[in-house]
Amino acid sequence: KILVTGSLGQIGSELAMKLRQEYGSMNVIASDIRRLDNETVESGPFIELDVMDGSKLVEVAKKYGVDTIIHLAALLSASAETKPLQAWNLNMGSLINVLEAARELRLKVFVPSSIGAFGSDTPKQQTPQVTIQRPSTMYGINKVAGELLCDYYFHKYGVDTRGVRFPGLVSYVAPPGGGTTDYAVEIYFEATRKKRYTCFVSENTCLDLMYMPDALKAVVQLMEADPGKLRFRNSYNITAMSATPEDIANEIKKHIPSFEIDYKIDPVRQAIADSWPDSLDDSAARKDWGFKAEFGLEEMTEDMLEKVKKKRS
Ligand code: VAH
Repeated sequence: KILVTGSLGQIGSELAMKLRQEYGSMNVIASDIRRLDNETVESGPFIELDVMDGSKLVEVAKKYGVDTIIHLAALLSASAETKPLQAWNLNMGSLINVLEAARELRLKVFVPSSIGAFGSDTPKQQTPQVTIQRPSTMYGINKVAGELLCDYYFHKYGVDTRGVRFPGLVSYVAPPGGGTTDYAVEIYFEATRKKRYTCFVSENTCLDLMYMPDALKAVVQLMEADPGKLRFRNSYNITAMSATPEDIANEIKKHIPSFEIDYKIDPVRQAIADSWPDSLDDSAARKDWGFKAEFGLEEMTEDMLEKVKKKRS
């Protein structure tokens, strides 16, 4: 039985559904701080769960016979910069609760990290799996501390912790909330709706991006991997493409020739994006558990525009 926290968020909305397809609806308990009337809630067990309540988390895990927690509840990078103390409390408080529950009940845990776990003095091109990590954002600090906690619980208590450093994720089901990479999602919706988009980071801001289907597949693949093959318990670099807003706009123009992009820089999110790598080296994930992205910028753009159009009709 799998418990998903933050299952109404950008990743959670789709991952809970994917896991239900893989393992059966009744074997995936979706949870979030509040209930929404959507497919995730209606297609299988859903509980309202505040991950800041550690004893409630243990009680739920026992009650449902949970053996795996996918921990997605978090404040993302831009939100975390506007309320850093709240971000620390939620991101770290919830993670320690999940790891403590996993220690006590011998659970397997997936904890996402991010390209946000790197800072300005990390090599930006082909960022290594093991390299300097001195992020300058509260979100990045949470991610590095989270990575180290997962490593600690594995080595000290034998908790089966696994994670990936997600690039900016692009999806059409649920929008990201308060992310720096939200432009890479908004641009497809605006292109379809208004044939124009005002981007909040500069045209040459190059970041790792990934289409949600590849991200979902990576989680399932990593969680099913032979634990003996996993050299890293903190988190694996994974990526699908390195792209700038200009790259995305040029790809969209192949489908919507009249599409126009202009720029109105948000200094907070520009500074965050500038501190992150341009392209990750994901050779460790490829070697240890066979990760391989299917969607590049061309394939993602074609699919996103088609799905967003369908969603709007
Ligand atoms: C964010 N979408 O923007 C998240 C993610 C790599 C970006 O961590 O904060």
